[in-house]
Amino acid sequence: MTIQTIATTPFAGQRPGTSGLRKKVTEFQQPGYLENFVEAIFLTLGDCAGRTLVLGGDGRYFNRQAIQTILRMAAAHGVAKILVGRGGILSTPAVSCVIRKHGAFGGIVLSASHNPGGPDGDFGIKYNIGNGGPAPEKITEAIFAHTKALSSYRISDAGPVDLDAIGTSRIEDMQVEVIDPVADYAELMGRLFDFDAIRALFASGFTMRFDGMSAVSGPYAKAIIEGMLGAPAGTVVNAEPREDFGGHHPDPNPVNAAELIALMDGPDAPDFGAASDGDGDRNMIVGRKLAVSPSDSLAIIAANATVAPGYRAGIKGIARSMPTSQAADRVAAALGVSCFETPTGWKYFGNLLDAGLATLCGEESYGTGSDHIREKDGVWAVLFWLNLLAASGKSVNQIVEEHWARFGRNYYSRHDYEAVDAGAAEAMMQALRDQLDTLAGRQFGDFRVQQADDFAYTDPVDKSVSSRQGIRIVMTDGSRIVLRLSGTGTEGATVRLYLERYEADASRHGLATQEALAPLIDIAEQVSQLKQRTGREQPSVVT
Ligand code: G16
Repeated sequence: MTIQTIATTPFAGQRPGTSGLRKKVTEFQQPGYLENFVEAIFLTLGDCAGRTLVLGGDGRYFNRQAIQTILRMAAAHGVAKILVGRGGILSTPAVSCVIRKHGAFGGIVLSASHNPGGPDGDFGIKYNIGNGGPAPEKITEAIFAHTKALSSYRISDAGPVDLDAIGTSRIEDMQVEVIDPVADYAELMGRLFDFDAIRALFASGFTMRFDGMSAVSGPYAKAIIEGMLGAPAGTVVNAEPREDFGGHHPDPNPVNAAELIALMDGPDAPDFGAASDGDGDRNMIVGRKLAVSPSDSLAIIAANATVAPGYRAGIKGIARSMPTSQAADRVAAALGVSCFETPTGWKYFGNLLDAGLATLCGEESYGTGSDHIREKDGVWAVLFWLNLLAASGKSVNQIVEEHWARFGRNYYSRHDYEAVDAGAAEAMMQALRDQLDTLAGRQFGDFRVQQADDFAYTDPVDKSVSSRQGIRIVMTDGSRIVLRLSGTGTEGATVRLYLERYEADASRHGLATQEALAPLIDIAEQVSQLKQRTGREQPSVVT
């Protein structure tokens, strides 16, 4: 075994986006492409002597190869020990859990989350820091700066490590420990939730379907929900992670988890439905004929946090991304705790959680989590709901309707226009920015604009400023239109239009969401000319 120095030249476009570097598999397969990015990570980390790292991914195509390459590069950079999930598998929340539990210096997560997998699909890589969370912008920008100036990378010429057997081996002076991907995570869940109550719920005949979408959460859900909580075999479906996710688009929303929605809408619906995404950090909660909006799920979890043993003492605060609905703000106000509004990206929650300012975080993009780790966590959210259903004896629908009756309903939807021309999307955003000063005070039908801006965030802990985080048009009644470009797409640009309307009157809580939002959809089109500028008549996805 020797350490080689291989000459390389920089690749353009290796700037990490909302959640790491995500590109087509074919781009990652170019010789040196992955190596360059990994070299940039190690150059950013500096001296790795004595340090432990965690490594794992969602099992998608190219995962195993990438892991072997990263192991050999970690060894070449003097890493002392690396913990890698068996089969190269670790869900994103499990990486966060393992980093924290084992006091690792950081970790590398291989995933493009909910983006499709397979040879023609997407791949991704991101670095997480010692708190278990995604690296903050100052680190991702340092990585990017290194990618632009590389002339070589270092790698051991060692042979491949057996990823399928639990145990320890060595590359150069580095110890490689292949670990059970589920054990640490399952143990943590057992401390947060009332497993006895959930076991009793299943024993009483309660029925559920968890759709793993042939992605990474399957093994976690199977071990915990069927194994530890006693749900009948077959409760977790599509439980085997596959390299191409079995052709599924592993994004847990009503469009991509259509099979689950059809079941929950039909005569044989179980009591509870749930799904998770490619890397296990997202979740969708479904009742009979009711897909709970992620923003509502966050608010409901916050309002009921104390039912779970891990949160008995109450919550310190709530944080949500700016485009997420303001349903959680109302709960925070009722509980007398702070509610923080951050830019899109889980990395913005890290400082708030570390500083003890927030206990619960959530995003409209089907992400919910807490201070138990520093990533959003799909299985955690599902277990919270199971705990709530067990403790309350109520159905999902009852819980949601009672929540709206108490706090009012924030009708909410996101319209995505995917893979549109990047130049046209940028031009639309610029045209919106140019109008911002003229919007306040304008009347559109029943709505009057109170405030219009391009969201900027000052982190309350480290005072770092993130600007140009999305156009907000806020109406006097609290309704909102938000437009921003996605930072996770891999083709052209994805325009996201977020719509929110508040309704206090319980007799008006039964409207269809798109119907309730129709006037705001019209205003958004009037102001942005989205359809004309993108050449699209309809959004590609509505959640
Ligand atoms: C990532 C981020 C989330 C973000 C989502 C969508 O999720 O971790 O914070 O809300 O992308 O981001 P965008 O709107 O920029 O596409 P995931 O599950 O893809 O890692």
